[in-house]
Amino acid sequence: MRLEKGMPMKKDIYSLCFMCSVRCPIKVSVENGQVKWIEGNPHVPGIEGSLCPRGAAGLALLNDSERLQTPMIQTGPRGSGAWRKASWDEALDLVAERLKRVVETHGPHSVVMGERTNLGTHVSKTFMKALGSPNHFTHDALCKGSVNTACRSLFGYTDAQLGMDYKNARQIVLYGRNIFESIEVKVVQAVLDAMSKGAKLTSIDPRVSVTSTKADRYWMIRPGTDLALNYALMHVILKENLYDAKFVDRWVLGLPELRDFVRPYTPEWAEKETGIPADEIVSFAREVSKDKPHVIFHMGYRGAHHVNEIYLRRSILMLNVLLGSIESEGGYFFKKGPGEVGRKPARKLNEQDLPKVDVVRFDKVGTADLPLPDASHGVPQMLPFAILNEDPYPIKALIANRIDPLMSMPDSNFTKEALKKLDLIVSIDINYSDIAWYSDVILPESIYLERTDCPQQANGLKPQMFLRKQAVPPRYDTRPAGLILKQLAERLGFGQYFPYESMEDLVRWQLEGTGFTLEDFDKKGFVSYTDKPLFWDRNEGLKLKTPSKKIELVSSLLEDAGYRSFPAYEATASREEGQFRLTVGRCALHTHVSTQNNPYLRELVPENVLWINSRSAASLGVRDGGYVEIASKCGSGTIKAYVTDLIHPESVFMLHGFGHEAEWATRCFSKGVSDSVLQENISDKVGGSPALHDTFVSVKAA
Ligand SMILES: Nc1nc2c(c(=O)[nH]1)N[C@H]1C(S)=C(S)[C@@H](COP(=O)(O)OP(=O)(O)OC[C@H]3O[C@@H](n4cnc5c(=O)[nH]c(N)nc54)[C@H](O)[C@@H]3O)O[C@H]1N2
Ligand SMILES: Nc1nc2c(c(=O)[nH]1)N[C@H]1C(S)=C(S)[C@@H](COP(=O)(O)OP(=O)(O)OC[C@H]3O[C@@H](n4cnc5c(=O)[nH]c(N)nc54)[C@H](O)[C@@H]3O)O[C@H]1N2
Ligand code: SF4
Ligand SMILES: [Mo]
Repeated sequence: MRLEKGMPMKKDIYSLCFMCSVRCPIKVSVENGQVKWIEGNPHVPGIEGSLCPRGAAGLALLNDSERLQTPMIQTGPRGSGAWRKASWDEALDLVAERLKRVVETHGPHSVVMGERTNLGTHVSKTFMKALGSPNHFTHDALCKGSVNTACRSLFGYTDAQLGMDYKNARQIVLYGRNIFESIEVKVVQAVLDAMSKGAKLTSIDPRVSVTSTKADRYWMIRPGTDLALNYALMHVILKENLYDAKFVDRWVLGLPELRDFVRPYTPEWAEKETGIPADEIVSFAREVSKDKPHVIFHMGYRGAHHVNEIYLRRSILMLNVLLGSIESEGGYFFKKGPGEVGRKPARKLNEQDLPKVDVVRFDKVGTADLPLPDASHGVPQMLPFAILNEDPYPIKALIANRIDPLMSMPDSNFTKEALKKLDLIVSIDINYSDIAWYSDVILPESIYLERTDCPQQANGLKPQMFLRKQAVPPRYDTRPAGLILKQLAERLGFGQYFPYESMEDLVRWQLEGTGFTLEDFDKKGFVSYTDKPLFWDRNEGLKLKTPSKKIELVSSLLEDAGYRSFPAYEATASREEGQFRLTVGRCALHTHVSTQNNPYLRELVPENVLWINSRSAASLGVRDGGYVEIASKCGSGTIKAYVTDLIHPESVFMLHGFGHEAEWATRCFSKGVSDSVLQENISDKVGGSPALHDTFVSVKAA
């Protein structure tokens, strides 16, 4: 898009934010080809103008002189910063030629592409399939793989196919889910709405988060013991018959087995494990049960903590099932798609007739090693093992598209060791991220305000479709990823699967058959398939996708793969004397590893600090604001201490996303410590998530 004569000087464009991947609807005010203002889309209920601080900092990203501006080719050793600018033709030709060489020598499966799931994921999947490689992975397992598997084990649906009706809930129970800092604008608004109507909020967290400070009930749980709490809650609910008998009788398989299983897990037993008083567990179970089925035990978002994570996530969902809060107002619901009203969703490129790829994945998802994680996302943290062990085969090239395996996967030193063995690393990014810095070629993407993306199929109680629409021309020599991949595909000889010349063309192609046109989005930024919320009939109409068509507490998915539905409680690994469990999370002012160099946001939160309990700090001689050395089995760093009573003595906490190594991101370079350097690469092999909170660290004054 160019600013041409006759174009209006002032206009509002409806689009989608991408300062994080929540994709809040926005209105962008443009004057003379410049973005003047960004706010939440006023037409969208639950948004109505609001934006989070990171969304507001989109302007600073647009104008950032340190973001990627042109394709770059590395001329020295990886990570040396010896970059040379290149034209698009030169960079794309080089990548294509080197990919061809890798494919000819090692086969197409030796190429891996990873990305944060995004609106163009179907384009990337098409690219990999056409290349002949099964090796596309997304961030999903890093974020919530075990939640995904837990949902499939109970309902046959993924977590992404379930929603929560916060607004009408009477009880909202959060296991570390830090709603008011780890933000989705609509969810924040809906929870505040519910609270203003009297809903009770419970926050269970070893650390007093902002969400904890706003809760009606806060429990400083001993880290890693939430499963014990849940078994005790189920014990009380079943012993006192507080559950929704009608719902459970109709829809649930395995209640007698669950009842037998939780019998020994008394509140008194749980008190010893969790530190939460037994009488409070009992009174809480009674209180929430009174509000059934308008109750949400939140299944967790970044649910990647422990090696037995799947059982925690299942236990949370099972509490909802017992209280009947499934397909209920103020509880969970199954998201409805256009098919529900006889309509069609937007087409995807990978629905074309593509060559079949019959090779085991690099992460071995779908084999006896990792039978249950979702193969449409894969398990990224297996990548370094696959590369170093050449198991199941040699991997030779990585395309990192909007994901940073160095900072977003545990054990960066190990990952780096593995990446050394690759013949080619290509990054499609907007920043000098650590992975871009460590690549051979960087292909810079235009930022969200500068590009149109594929439509977002927003399923829910009311299925809708949203569009991210280009607001201004690219400020630098950058392109949308959908075009970058098409142009690479053409050079590799499979351009026929990319039947478009521009992103707008692609959107038009996708919209064929939906009954909507590109222009339909101009008015409000979205289109709706229906006006009324669609609930299924809770008595007869749940369309469950498990083999039994019931909610499977005794899960065929798990049992058929050789896992137990209710394994006996085992305490998560415990710390040695003088060690702490490392816990991590987000703050309201940064997105994962992406925004630390943003001129506005870095000013507000320039580095991360280490939360440590006052008593532990005193015994170690650590003072507030002083520097400490933190070390685990795999890495170490120096970080400022934040000495406080607001964290459980067994754990320390730091923000994720700091400790960047890319020198050209000067504002965040070397600020704070990266949690990924410290965390061990261990996983919940059943669910698929890395166990990010099963690393123990030592801390001493620096
Ligand atoms: N150690 C550790 N690892 C974690 C987590 C943790 O807490 N600790 N959290 C996990 C969670 S919950 C998640 S969701 C993942 C997230 O993992 P990632 O997806 O890797 O993290 P992000 O910061 O969202 O973005 C990654 C990259 O996308 C780039 N980027 C941003 N916008 C664009 C764009 O428009 N186009 C392109 N091409 N690139 C863009 C950023 O510059 C950055 O390099 O990390 C997981 N991994
Ligand atoms: N501002 C902002 N908002 C975001 C994002 C972002 O990067 N920035 N990312 C988005 C994404 S992709 C995700 S996945 C979500 C993540 O949102 P959340 O799931 O809310 O995740 P975190 O911010 O990682 O918060 C983790 C919390 O768990 C607590 N915790 C640690 N150990 C335990 C334990 O053993 N038990 C319990 N009960 N709690 C524990 C920590 O103290 C911390 O407060 O946020 C989304 N929203
Ligand atoms: S939560 Fe904030 S950063 Fe994320 S999409 Fe919404 S407004 Fe943008
Ligand atoms: Mo996430």
